Amino acid sequence: MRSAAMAFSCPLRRRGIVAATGPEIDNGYPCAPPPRNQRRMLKPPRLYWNLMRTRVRAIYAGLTEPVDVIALSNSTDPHIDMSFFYATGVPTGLFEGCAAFLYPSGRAHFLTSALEEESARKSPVPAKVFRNRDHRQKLIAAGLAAAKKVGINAGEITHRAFSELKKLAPRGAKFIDVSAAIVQARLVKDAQEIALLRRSCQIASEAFEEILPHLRPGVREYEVAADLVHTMQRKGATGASFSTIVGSGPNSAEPHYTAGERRLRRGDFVVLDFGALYRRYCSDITRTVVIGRASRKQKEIYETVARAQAAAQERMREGVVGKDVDAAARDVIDASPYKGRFIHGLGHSIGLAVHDGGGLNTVSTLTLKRNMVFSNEPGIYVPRFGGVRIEDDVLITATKPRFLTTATRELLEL
Ligand SMILES: [Mn+2]
Repeated sequence: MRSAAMAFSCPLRRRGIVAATGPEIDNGYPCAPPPRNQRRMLKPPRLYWNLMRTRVRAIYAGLTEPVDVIALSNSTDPHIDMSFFYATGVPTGLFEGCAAFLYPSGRAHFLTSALEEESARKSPVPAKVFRNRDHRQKLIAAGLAAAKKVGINAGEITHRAFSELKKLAPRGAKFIDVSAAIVQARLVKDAQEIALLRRSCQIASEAFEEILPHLRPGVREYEVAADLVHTMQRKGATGASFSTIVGSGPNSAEPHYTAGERRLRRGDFVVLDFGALYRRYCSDITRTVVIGRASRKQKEIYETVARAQAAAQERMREGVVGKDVDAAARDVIDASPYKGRFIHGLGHSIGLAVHDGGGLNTVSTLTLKRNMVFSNEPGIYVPRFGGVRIEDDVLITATKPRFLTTATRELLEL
């Protein structure tokens, strides 16, 4: 819980710009650990088991060709399939070399090493602990037993892990890429996912507001980045959801800059693009501020991006196609003196991964559905001068789209 003194110390809050945040919520996985005697098959409560079953069924519902089992196999970090966590709900742990098996009934189980046995207990899905390499391979073979068709997540599995599955599957088994169905299922978030995303977005939004007093001439970009990540972790984030971008002055004109040694100077645009990782769920927010007073040109650029974002926001509704959302923002920018300076897509789906599958861009044929979450992030980049990006994470609902990121979108002159 943030203390009253801390809340009051935020200049935006004092000026009444920022809405007070609600009480701390715990959206964790409140299932009690199973009794000690259930060490081989760990079975947590039914409610979350049902939630996981719904996710597995959602994947199967999107298949174009039926399969007998879907095998998700992790390699070594960072080659971990986030869908493993989508299907198991296990909130902590790395799970290198672990595998999950999902069946058409919605039933699932997964394999874990002894390293993550305690984390595995927190999953509503039953886990089997492998003791060594041979035992692990035996359990993988058992998971694939009798399967004639095995689904794999081709976009995430390594070639080595795939070769291993082929070796351990029944003779003659056919392998089918089910990645499209997995992406499709993951695009639509359930209540648990939305709660975690909301918290992740709240942490990032609050962190931005809290570090504002530290944005002063002379401070280096990487110091600002460290400050943001530190602040997010103090609020409960596991870490940053991606490498923090702090681009000042001319560096703000490069959309995928990271953070360098440059010191902030009076008159700079500073683009801060960052996000929190909260119980595996990502947020992604960008704010652009001016150090000192904004020039007329800076105000014009900022105001154009803000209008573009608002126009896209208005179109983020159920049934609208991705490219039409992108066009709403692009049309605003292309009708301004900054035509052609919006050099990337408008946004992307966000969830267990920062780029979670779907995109909103000039060629996107994705139809927006209720409970999808996308970033809305138009920008204008003027080489050698600087750039502005405003990015928020947005929940598609049955009615109006909702901002999950809440930090002020006004142009701040610091
Ligand atoms: Mn983004």
